[in-house]
Amino acid sequence: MYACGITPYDAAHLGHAFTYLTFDLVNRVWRDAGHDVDYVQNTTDIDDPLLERAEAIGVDWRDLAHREIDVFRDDMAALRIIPPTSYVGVVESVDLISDLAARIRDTGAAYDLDGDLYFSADEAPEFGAISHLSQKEMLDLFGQRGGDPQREGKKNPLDWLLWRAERPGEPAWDSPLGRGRPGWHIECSAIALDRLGPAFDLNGGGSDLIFPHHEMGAAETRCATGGPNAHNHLHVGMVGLDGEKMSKSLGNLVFVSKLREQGVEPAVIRVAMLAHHYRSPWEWTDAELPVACDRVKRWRAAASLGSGPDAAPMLAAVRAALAEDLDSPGALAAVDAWAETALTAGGADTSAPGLARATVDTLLGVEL
Ligand code: 5CA
Ligand code: ZN
Repeated sequence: MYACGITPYDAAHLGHAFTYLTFDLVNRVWRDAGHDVDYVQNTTDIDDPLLERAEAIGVDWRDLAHREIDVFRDDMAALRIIPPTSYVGVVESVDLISDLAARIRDTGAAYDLDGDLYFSADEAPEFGAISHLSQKEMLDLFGQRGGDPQREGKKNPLDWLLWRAERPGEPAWDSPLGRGRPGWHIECSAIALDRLGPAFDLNGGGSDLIFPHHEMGAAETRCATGGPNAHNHLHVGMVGLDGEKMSKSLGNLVFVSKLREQGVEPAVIRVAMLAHHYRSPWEWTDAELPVACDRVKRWRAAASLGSGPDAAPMLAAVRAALAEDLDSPGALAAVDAWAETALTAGGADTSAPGLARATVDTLLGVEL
């Protein structure tokens, strides 16, 4: 599977963490089912927002990226998110990205505009099959999410940049397309194709990436290979704060690293997020942490008893809940029920606390 990774210009917030927690659940469920999971995640270590932030705070863009990548990976490890098989940066992948862009150009689906290379949306036969949006919705979102519908000279306002020719003062690399740097969508198409091949199992990220990122990325791979990039897409609901999507550009953020500095145990943050189904957008509030903290305490109290009620039905219920479209709230409810019985009625099974601990640790990533 492939998950769209961070643009490392600011620390990981709870929205990012929720997205990677969701992919972590998929990873755990697949591993539990006996699969070897090959999981690739990119890092957008060169892009406009990173350059703009680096310029604004007066640091080199590479130093900013390295610093934020370190904070992100440390947060992910603390949250017990199993790392991808490979993290792949854009800077280290410029050659394979420009090769894919050249391959697309050679099919005739892309055209030159003042030295920049654009994918022609009219050349993408299945365009719209992922997002199912109207033309108007596509245009609005394209403008809001890094696209340039207003640029003069394009054949279709939805045409998107594959390769951006060098601009004065901007980083650039040599390529078969001339000196420049990659557009956004092509980085994920190229990295996924290189590491996972065509038609891998699952592609995704947050739901803000459905359009344009995943629609345009799928069109690129289809153009180059004749088939889909992935058989399935998974999109995670947006985590919000104060009525808005939590986003680096809006600045309404709760950082995982800040919560950790304040002494919040990462397991508690994880359980707070697991209480929300991945598909639904939700709002972070101050009530999340105390509820999660109580829950973890009850589970730990139950698991520390010398014996308890048989935990096998709880394991089965957790597996069943996760198999049902990753119903993490249902999985938590199954652990709650076992812990409740253990704490109120007790039980004679001396192996039950061990099995309960293993279940919660392995499938939900929470150490009791
Ligand atoms: N580098 C690109 C993807 S190629 C990017 O979107 N980076 S990001 O740093 O903006 O976001 C990283 C991941 O977190 C993406 O999968 C994005 O969809 C997801 N994400 C961003 N904000 C939220 C949010 N508020 N709630 C849930 N997921 C989010
Ligand atoms: Zn991506």
